[in-house]
Amino acid sequence: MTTTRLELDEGLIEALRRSHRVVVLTGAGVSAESGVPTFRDAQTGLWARYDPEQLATPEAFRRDPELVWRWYLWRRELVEAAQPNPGHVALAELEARLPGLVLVTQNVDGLHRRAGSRRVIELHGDLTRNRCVSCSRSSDGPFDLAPGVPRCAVCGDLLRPDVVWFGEMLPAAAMAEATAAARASDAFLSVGTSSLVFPAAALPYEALTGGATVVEVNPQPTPLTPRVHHAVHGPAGVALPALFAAVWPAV
Ligand code: BJW
Ligand code: ZN
Repeated sequence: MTTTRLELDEGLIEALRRSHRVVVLTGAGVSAESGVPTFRDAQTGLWARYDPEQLATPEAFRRDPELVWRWYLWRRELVEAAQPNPGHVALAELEARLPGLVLVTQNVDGLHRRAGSRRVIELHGDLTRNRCVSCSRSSDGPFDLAPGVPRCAVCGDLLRPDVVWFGEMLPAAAMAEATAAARASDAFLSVGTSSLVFPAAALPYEALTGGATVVEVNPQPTPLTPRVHHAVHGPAGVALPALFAAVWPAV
């Protein structure tokens, strides 16, 4: 494994230059430089006394839907006020230069699409959408909790955020597409994720099994780090523009 502190290693650049089927998996760290707290840092301010792993569950929603909604509405406000950062922009610009790029995200903040990425596989849903707990009809848009937890216009049951909570299945088609792309990839980049949450955390191992060059971009080590071919220790908003400019310069 090579470790790079933003002087990009020639072996890494060469391996990526030879790659056409490139998969990038992103996590909350890619939005950190936009001011969106990472999932495991999201207990800031008013929410410091709650554990996100206790709020992002169907059990928490059944127990106290209003509490869970308050947490999500607070996060919606943060995300709506945030802007895509140079990491999101570098990925969006790469889409035009690298037709074989597959962008897979665990993020629910929509910042890849707002940066201009058109093909994004979203594994954990979208924080800005609502979905009925019974009939699954989805709806957009803000609401006020003052009259109580919002209800479905069709069947009258509770609306919930349209995200994937612990213990729930990921959208099957999205997961199948991401798994097939990881298996078939020449290069797989794991960016800004703690690599703790499955099944998304299994994707780089699929890529390793398929013979891909696996690269991690993260300021901190993760359980994946010992298995990758190249670890770039730095923030995504600096590392991705530098890496892509070195490997796939704009013509
Ligand atoms: C930077 C940076 C900068 C900072 N630049 N980087 C197999 C083994 C063990 C457990 C399981 C297993 N299979 C299933 C499970 C159970 C569970 C699981 O994985 N639990 C683990 C905690 C062990 N998985 C599930 O329940 C999944 N469902 C499932 O598998 O269904 C089948 C099944 C059910 C029941 C039993 C068995 C099977 C569902 C997982 C859904 C996850 N949903 C969430 C919430 C989404 C909605 C919301 O946001 O509220 O998704 S959890 C949360 O974690 C969120 C994230 O997408 C996800 C990943 O987090 P991420 O993105 O990695 O963020 P962080 O905060 O963890 O890390 C940030 C990283 O950025 C850090 O490394 C920083 O260093 C770095 N960083 N600044 C680059 N500038
Ligand atoms: Zn309904």
